Amino acid sequence: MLSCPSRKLKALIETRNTRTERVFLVGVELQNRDRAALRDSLAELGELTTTAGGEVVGDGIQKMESLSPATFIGKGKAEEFADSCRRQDVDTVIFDDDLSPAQCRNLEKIFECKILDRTSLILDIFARRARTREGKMQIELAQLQHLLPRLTRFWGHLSRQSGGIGMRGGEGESQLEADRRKVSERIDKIERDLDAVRRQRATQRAGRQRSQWPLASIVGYTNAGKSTLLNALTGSDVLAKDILFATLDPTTRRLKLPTNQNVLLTDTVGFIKKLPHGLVEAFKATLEEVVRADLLLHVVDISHPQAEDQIAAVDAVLKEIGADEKATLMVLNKMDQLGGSGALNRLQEKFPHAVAISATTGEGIPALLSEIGTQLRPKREFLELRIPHEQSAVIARLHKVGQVIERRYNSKTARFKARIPPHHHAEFAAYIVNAA
Ligand SMILES: Nc1nc2c(ncn2[C@@H]2O[C@H](COP(=O)(O)OP(=O)(O)OP(=O)(O)O)[C@@H](O)[C@H]2O)c(=O)[nH]1
Ligand SMILES: [Mg+2]
Repeated sequence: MLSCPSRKLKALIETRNTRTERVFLVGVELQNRDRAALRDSLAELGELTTTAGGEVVGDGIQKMESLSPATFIGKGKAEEFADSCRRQDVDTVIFDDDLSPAQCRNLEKIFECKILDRTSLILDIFARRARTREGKMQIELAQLQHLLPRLTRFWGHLSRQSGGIGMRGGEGESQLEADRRKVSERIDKIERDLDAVRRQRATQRAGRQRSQWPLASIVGYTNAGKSTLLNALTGSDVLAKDILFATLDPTTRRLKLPTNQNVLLTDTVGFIKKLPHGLVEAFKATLEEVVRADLLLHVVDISHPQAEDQIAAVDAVLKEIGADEKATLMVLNKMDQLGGSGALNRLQEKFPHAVAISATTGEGIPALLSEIGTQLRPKREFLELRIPHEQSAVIARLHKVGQVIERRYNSKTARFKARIPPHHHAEFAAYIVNAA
């Protein structure tokens, strides 16, 4: 019975086995895709596999005009790869692109081993990394949603994995329907629980006076050095490691700029190419910090050959969560590792305000701090407001959320000069005379 689907799902790649899973990677070269990009994508898939605890023993590429609806790659090619997998004692074959449930099933028959796609692999890694209750629920939801349409194939290999043929009395249609219902009941339950957690958080947030300090969020491709930067700037010790998706849950620390201005800085989950849509959806709550931020620090690993592609991938996710219009400061990291490549010049030309740094050596950090200060300051400049005396509630509110530095009264109105945090500007829009 599928009493605890998540436990089984989280073990898509078995590290508890007596040996590390041996993995074969498959990519396709379509007409509009060049070979170098495909190689890079496969290299990244290999890193993801290692992160999930597997060992890549080989890979194969097929050049194709169009994909096969039945087997994704051509049937003949699949048989050829399957042969080589058998010779190399491969446990799992991972495709660089998403497979349909039917393709998975058919490929499993040909390869006679576990077939995964990029999305399942990323979900598996996220499942291992999630720490908070909300994070775990979000991942399980995304996993189950990905699983539901593929249940037949999962069911097939899950039963094999647990050596369970005969334990559940076959894999007939009725069994399958029962499992499908269980998964969908579980999805409903997690959705309800998540909803409750989020409502609770919203209530807490409303009750808490929002901090007067501006928010800055660190975003960027996975492994770009986001956590290392947070640690360097705030002296904290968030896990920073040379693995993909080291960070899942957001961490917020206070950063005091040399000008004595305080900023709240949040480090969050890294992005990656082809990030499963369901995962972005599931993580929208976690990524709220990004959406609410006054400033984004987009950290780029400029020593990476694919730096520019990675920037584009991050921008695409920002767009998906509705944060693409935010004020963004480009932070070109790992300059200590740069071997005289032209990437730095090119990016600095493209982003004139970009700051080049090394989060590990500290080079460029003073310039970064000063740029953060500059970027946040305009939003905190003084405003002039004119408020009729009888609007005493508005006047009281102004004193509560803003910093009033000058007041003048005449017969009809009161005039104020005040500093108001940007997220409160809208409230006072009707009374603002000008930005001083
Ligand atoms: N040489 C060099 N390495 C760096 C620099 N900044 C970070 N790193 C290394 O890059 C690796 C990844 O750093 P993290 O800070 O974990 O990266 P991240 O962006 O938080 O990654 P995820 O949380 O996995 O998305 C670590 O091994 C860091 O030591 C840098 O300026 N120079
Ligand atoms: Mg991190």
